[in-house]
Amino acid sequence: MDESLDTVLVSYDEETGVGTLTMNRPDALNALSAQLRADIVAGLRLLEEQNEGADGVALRAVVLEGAGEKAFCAGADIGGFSSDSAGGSSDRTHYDVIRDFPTPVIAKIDGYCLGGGLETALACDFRLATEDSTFGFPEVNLGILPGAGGVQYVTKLAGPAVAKELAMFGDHISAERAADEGIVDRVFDSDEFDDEVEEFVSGLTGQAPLAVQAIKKSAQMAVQSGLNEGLRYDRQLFVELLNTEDHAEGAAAFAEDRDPEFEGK
Ligand code: DAK
Repeated sequence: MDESLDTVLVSYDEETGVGTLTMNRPDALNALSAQLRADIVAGLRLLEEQNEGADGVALRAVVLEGAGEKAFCAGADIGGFSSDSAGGSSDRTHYDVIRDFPTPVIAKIDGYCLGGGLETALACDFRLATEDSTFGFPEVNLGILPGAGGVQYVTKLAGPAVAKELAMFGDHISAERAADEGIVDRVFDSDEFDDEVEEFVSGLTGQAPLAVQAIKKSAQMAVQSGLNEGLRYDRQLFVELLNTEDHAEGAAAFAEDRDPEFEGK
C-alpha cells in the first residue's frame, strides 16, 4: 500500500508487516502544521486498517521519519503558531495516538529533532538517530515551555536536571549526548542508518505480535501508574497471553528446537 496524504506519505509492506509514515514538508523542516498533525493521525489509521480481515496481526511495526536531508521535525509550525496550531485543542493529539497505537512506533531521526518534533519522537516507542542529528527544546526562546509533556518525559528518561537544562537553555544537543542521557536509544553512522534501522525493526517484527503489543501497554502503564496498579495490570495481560496461539507456538517451537512462527493470534 502506498498512499500520499497532503503532508504525509504512507506505505505498508505486506511481506514484513512494516508501515512507514514520512512527514513530508521538507521545505519547512517538517514543522508540525495542523495539517501535518492531522495527517499523522490519518496515516496511522490507514496502517491500522491493514489488520482488518487479516489472519492474526498484519501490521507489526510503524516507522516514523521526516522527508528531506535536514530534519526529522523542527517542531510546531511557527508560521501558524497558536495554541491550536501547536496541538492545543481538547481532541486527542497525534502524540496521544502514537502513544496508544497498538504496535510499536519507531522514530527514525536524521537531522533536527526539536520542540514538538522531539515530543513526537518521545511519544514513539524507540528513537533511532544518525550521528549528525541534533535535539532540543527551543520553546523557551518563544517564551513558552514544551507543551506536549517534553519536560515530563525527558525527566523520566534522563532526570530533572537534564530536562531543565534542555528546556531552560533551549540549546541543541548532539545525538551522542542524547543517547548518553537515555533520550535516544541508538545512534548510527549516516551511511549505515537505513540498514541498521531495517535490522532493528525486523528484529521487532519477528517477535510474537500480541506479546509485543502487551509489553507496549505494560510500559505505558509503568510510566503512568503506581507499582501495585502496574503489577495487577501485568498479571491480567500475562493471563491473556497464556491463552494465545502464539504462546502455544513458542512453547512447541522450543520443545521441537525450531524457530517459532508467530501469527499474532
Ligand atoms: N516552523 C515553520 N517553519 C520552519 C520551522 C518551524 N518550526 N523551522 C524551520 N522552518 C523553515 C524556515 O523558516 C525556513 O523556511 P524558508 O525561509 O526557507 O522559507 C526553512 O524551514 C529552513 O529553515 P532555516 O533556513 O532556518 O534552516 P537552518 O538550517 O538555518 O536552521 C533550525 C534550522 C531548525 C535551527 C531553525 O530553522 C530553527 O531554529 N527553527 C525553529 C525551531 C523552533 O523554534 N521550533 C518550534 C519550537 S515550539 C503543544 C504541543 C507542542 C508544542 C506546543 C504546544 N500543545 C499540545 C499545546 C510545540 C511547540 C514547539 O515545537
